[in-house]
Amino acid sequence: MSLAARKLQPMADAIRVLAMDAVQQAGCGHPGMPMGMADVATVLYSRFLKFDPAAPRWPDRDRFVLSAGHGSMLIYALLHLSGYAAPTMADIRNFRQLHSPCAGHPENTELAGVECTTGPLGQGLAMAVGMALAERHLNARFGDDLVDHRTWVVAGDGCLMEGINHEAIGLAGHLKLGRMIVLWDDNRITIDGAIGLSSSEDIPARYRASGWHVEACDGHDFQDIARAIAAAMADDRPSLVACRTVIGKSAPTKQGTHHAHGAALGAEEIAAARLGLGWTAAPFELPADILADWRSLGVAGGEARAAWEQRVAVDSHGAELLRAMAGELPPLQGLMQAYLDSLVAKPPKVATRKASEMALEVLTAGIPDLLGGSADLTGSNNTRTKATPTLSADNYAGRYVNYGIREFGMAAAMNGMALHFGVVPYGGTFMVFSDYCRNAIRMSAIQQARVIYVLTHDSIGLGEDGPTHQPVEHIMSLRAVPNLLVFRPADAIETAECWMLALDQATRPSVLALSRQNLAPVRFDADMKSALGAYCLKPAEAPRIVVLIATGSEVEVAMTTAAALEAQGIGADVVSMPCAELFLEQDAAYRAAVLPADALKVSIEAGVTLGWERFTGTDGINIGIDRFGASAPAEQLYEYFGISAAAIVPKITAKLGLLTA
Ligand SMILES: Cc1ncc(C[n+]2csc(CCOP(=O)(O)OP(=O)(O)O)c2C)c(N)n1
Ligand SMILES: [Mg+2]
Repeated sequence: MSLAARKLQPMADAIRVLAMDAVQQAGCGHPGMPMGMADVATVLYSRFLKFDPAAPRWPDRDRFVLSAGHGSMLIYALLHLSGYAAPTMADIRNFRQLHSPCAGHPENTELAGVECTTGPLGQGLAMAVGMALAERHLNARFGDDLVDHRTWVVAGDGCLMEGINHEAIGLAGHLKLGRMIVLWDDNRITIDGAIGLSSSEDIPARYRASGWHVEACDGHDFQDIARAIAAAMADDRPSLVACRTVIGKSAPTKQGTHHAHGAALGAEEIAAARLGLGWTAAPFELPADILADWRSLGVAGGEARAAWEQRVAVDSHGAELLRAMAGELPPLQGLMQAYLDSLVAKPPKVATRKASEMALEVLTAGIPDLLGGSADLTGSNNTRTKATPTLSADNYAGRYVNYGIREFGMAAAMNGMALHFGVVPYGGTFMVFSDYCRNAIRMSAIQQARVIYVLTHDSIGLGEDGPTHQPVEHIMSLRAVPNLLVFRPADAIETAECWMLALDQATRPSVLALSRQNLAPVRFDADMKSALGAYCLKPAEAPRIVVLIATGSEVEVAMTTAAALEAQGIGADVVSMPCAELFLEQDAAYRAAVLPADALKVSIEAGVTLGWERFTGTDGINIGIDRFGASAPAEQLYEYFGISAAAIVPKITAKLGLLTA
């Protein structure tokens, strides 16, 4: 130990007392987990973790993920004690209050020392898989001198019980991510009570079967914890360290029971705990000698960082690593211009999933940071390019991850990769299976992570696979997620533009909703009109009475509908809306010009109509599908569900008759 073992106990107790007091002050929170894992965390920070409180986001730091996010006071205490600028003691006093960075669950956007937002159990560990993968990939690209760190996870029974755990450890074991170490708070308690109420699983056996190395230790014996962690580090497989702990340790009557999990312990219990620990300091005051011991830990990390900075300065790839880690991409316009010009010269009739692949060929060739993948639908998602060879345990330099049939695991891993920085992940699956990874998509948005979801087969247009595979509610429901851009391009040019816009978003994720079926070109310029979110694609010829608003594959339908209306002397604009969110960010004058108040506004999208009133008003018409799809060839389905000029024109003329009557 770098610090005498006798010093570790009071250091760990400082975590316990801070956790008890902060939860008591807030009147709510979770004291049990921080109190139970205080000893393990103290060993990790004092002996093994590479960190520098003076530079929380130093690129070659170890990543520490508190997957059991309810135990947030553990990380707040660790950051404060070890000398990070934030949280301050005032922040900790304000635990769980408005504007305190010490939110109920740790949030990466609140504290530089928090690598990722956790709380939805299981996802922290799954994100850590992505971090560990990004580390190995960048190590292969830049070498040991520049990239050489570990990924540590503190996880509870819940994190291991969630279904996503199976996907995450399967992937980590397969890819032999040996620099990932999970410290399992093996306290045999969850909210409802003893673990035996709900589980009789042999977790170490499950991990071993997934290619992991497993250690066990007494989570309250400093020497034993250090031994187990050292053994984990020495093994070249990812490691699970089962730390047998007592939840709420040191709370005299509540420790070891679920009563310590998620409520303030109460003044009496806390007083008795203080007595037992021999802790005389007042709440939120730390004995100077204990604080000094904690603060001494960052010194080694500071030295490691300084040495790393010197290596970066002299390494011929140092500047490139710093660029990638800063999330700065090469200029996209220059990269894409020749390709865009070729599309304008000869607009292809292709599915937008194919157009996405065509754009990706150029983007992946020019942007080494792009790291692709698919949840076993590579040939359908068209996510793989010539520049992206397979990433495997034998070739971490590869740029394409075969995630397997693990949509949730893939999405969470991509969050971890994006938050690691140095790579920009994109991954594909069918749009309908966005539900399988939906909470991770939400977590991309909460965490402001640049993750790009390539969701193909985006409507009934996929045809014969039928209602289980035909998304209906998905696109609109994804539009409901804050800070997520949902792109649904109409042709190859819009697809290229949407890819560029998605990559341009440093602090938000994007969904690309892409068609299975071929789409006729509708755009014949490359003026980046998609950046407006929606724009007039075809102005009315006769005096404008109608504005047709469509997305993706239905823009073509809107064009034929407009032609049929014009043939009857009814002037109709066609508005393509590849990204509703970007349109809503335009100024009011522009929005009013595109969707004028005096026109009959008609939305056309092969999905639920819910939400389209926002653009059409209550007097508009919403063409869509408010039921599940059906199994048949795509063209027949479009006719059957009335998404065709023949079905739409009579609705419009009837409505116009009503309005003028
Ligand atoms: C996905 C998800 N489901 C449910 C919860 C609510 N929840 C928070 S902690 C917890 C119990 C977790 O048990 P364990 O991981 O053993 O934590 P401990 O009680 O040991 O601290 C539950 C169900 C959650 N945060 N995330
Ligand atoms: Mg537990």
